[in-house]
Amino acid sequence: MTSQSPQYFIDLESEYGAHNYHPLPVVISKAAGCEVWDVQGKKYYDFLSGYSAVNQGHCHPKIIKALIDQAQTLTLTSRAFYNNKLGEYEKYITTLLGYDKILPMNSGAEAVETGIKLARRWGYAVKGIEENKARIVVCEGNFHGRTSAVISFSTDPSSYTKFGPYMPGFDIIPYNDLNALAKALEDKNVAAFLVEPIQGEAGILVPDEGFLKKASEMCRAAKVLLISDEIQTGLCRTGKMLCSDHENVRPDIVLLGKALSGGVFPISGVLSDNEIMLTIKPGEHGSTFGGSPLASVVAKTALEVLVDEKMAENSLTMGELFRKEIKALNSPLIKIVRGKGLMNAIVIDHKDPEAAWDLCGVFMENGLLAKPTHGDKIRLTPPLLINEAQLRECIAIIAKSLKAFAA
Ligand code: IF1
Repeated sequence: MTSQSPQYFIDLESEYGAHNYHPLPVVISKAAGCEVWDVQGKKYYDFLSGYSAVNQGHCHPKIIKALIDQAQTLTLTSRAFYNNKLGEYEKYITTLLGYDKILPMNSGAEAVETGIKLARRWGYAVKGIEENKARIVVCEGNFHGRTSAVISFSTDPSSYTKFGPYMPGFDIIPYNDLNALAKALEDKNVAAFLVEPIQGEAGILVPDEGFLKKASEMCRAAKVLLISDEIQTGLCRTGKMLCSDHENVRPDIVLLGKALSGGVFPISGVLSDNEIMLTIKPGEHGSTFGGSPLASVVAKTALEVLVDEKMAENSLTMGELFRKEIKALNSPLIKIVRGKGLMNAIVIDHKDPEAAWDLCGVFMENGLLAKPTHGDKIRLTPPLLINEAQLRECIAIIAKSLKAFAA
């Protein structure tokens, strides 16, 4: 077996790596913009975008240049010392997004953990909740990451089963249900409502218009913090810088990750105002790598690219075009087309539960990579720099694949 055979790489991962994923059988060795190439040189459009981490497109030249320049100068100081890049990044992102402060972390799950700790601390220090009584309201079908605390309030058995015991302090309500929220907020010990403005893992579930707006008003009235998990929906994915911008909602705490690095390495962050952020004092929270000069430079550049290249606007217009054209295919295989901006999904109508997986295999054959979620849903989330000609080519691939699959 030659070293260039896809099977060689697949076997290596199977033999030496943990079996916590079930990838499509494609081995990628190169990427640029919205395209990737496999080890045999075949080209594909990427409709997963590293789970929305590469919103700016693969290997964006400006981000990669910033990465290389900074890597040759200074990568890590730890937060035990100051560095000459963190402050400039903090100033840039807080000005851009309109918050007093940012707390830099690495993975998305760490941002969620930080948001939870921050809300609890605020609950005790400012709201006056009795110690260890703080509660956080979350939604059914949520996905906020894989840590022990975060899976404690997951409703997806594949996320939480046999990973207990679970952390207490969370109340689960149905998504998109303001009555359930009103009821949950009656408890004076509630510190925060943690929500995805669109549920990603649940299959791109878009709530009713006005849900987030009304939820934010209800939280304010109950002196409860609104924590918006924008790790997947944020940074132009849905056609606005933040998904909450669609309803002019300003969450008390915003969680960012994924595209904050343009897909280069894990960079996350938590945005909030002084009244909340300054309840955590020196030595009470942190991380070795968070806020490193390398991460600061990469994140600042990744944000500049989103702004300079008008990726929110492109996501909005390309997203509308995409949903319109996919609906116009009138494919009997598609039950639902839904989403916002370039965060979209189709729900497959087929008696075979493997149909979505098999259809993704046909997409792959035809040069487009996408992955099913929860059996019958396929997420369609290309990088945000995709242009109309490319998008129309992708729609043609999808149309051709649906036809072939139906036959
Ligand atoms: C996996 C989905 C995407 C997230 C939200 C926090 C995190 C995520 C809203 C944690 C992570 C992931 C991780 C990936 C699958 C994936 C995902 F399928 F679950 F829905 F993106 F589409 N909040 N999302 O979506 O961020 O710690 O991973 O950096 O396999 O776990 P992380």
